[in-house]
Amino acid sequence: MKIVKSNRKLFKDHQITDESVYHNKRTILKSLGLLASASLISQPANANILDWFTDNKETNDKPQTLKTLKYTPTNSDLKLTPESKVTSYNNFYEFGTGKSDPAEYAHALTIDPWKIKVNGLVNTPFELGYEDLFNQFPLEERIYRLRCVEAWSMVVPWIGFPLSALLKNADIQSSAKYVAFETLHRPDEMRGQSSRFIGGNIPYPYTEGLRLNEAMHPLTILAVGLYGKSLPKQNGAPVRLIVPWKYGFKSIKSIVNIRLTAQEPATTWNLSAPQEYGFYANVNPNVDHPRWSQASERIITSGGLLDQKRIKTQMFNGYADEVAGLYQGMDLRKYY
Ligand SMILES: Nc1nc2c(c(=O)[nH]1)N[C@H]1C(S)=C(S)[C@@H](COP(=O)(O)O)O[C@H]1N2
Ligand SMILES: [Mo]
Repeated sequence: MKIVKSNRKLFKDHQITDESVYHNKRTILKSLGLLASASLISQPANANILDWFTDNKETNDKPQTLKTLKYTPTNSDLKLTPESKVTSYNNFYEFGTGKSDPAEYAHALTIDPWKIKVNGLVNTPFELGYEDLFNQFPLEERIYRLRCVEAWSMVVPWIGFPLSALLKNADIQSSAKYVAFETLHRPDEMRGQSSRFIGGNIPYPYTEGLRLNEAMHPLTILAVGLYGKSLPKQNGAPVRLIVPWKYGFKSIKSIVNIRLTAQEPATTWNLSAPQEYGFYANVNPNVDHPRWSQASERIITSGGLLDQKRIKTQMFNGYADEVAGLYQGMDLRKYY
């Protein structure tokens, strides 16, 4: 990774509220072709497209206490997405399919106590509790692009530790070839898990997977925080995966189980719509989603409509130098 002087202090979330823009935004959206935009699910369930351009109403009625984390900062030339956007424009179907649903409903989730198990094809299975997540591994800041398969993106200063550091503690058996991840299943706290209308009719618990060499790659982290504090619940507290060269749906939230397997594990979006979402899900501007182009993305920045920009999507989300070697000789159209 290139290390350059940090500019993160320069960017403040200046929230523009221009009434005339607000009232005319439907017309403007139409002219930008944004009203028929991408969504993971094909039902027209996301009525919140206009929320993209409004600044955040504080929706989380019981504000959570976030702990300040001790971590090694990094420098990056990427312009950060304002914290207020990172924590209010989310995908977390366990709390609803709308972008503002996670911030509104995730307060119901109990994150402490927490238990995350590491098991499967390992010689030393183990469990971590809530506090272990913050003090068993040196925490680092990683400023990464996050590219959703729906063709929007952010830049987030995550805090976490390499997944490889955790997996090494388990003493992986040589027959292990994949890592399977599972999100908490707790329908009484996660409203989308008890109603298929709220939860987008995808199978729960949410599961994801990586090939072992992807899981061990130094860019792959378990995140326990962002913007200097522990993760807000809507972002996947207390611990979630971050795989920056893959579409966002691979970066599974609120993990309770990590299992080493010999076979490629089943993954939620692949089970839901196999022709649209593959196991690999590497960001690739040359392979379109069946319902929309992946050649460009809407980068979520501060402010309102006039700040919304489209940029070209980069191969492996800009991490090709680091990860292209993992896929040498593979047909990335077939293994999408
Ligand atoms: N358990 C779970 N993890 C999930 C999701 C989800 O619905 N449930 N959504 C995914 C998608 S589609 C994206 S783009 C990212 C969004 O992460 P963020 O809300 O922190 O930006 O989380 C991913 N992890
Ligand atoms: Mo996503």
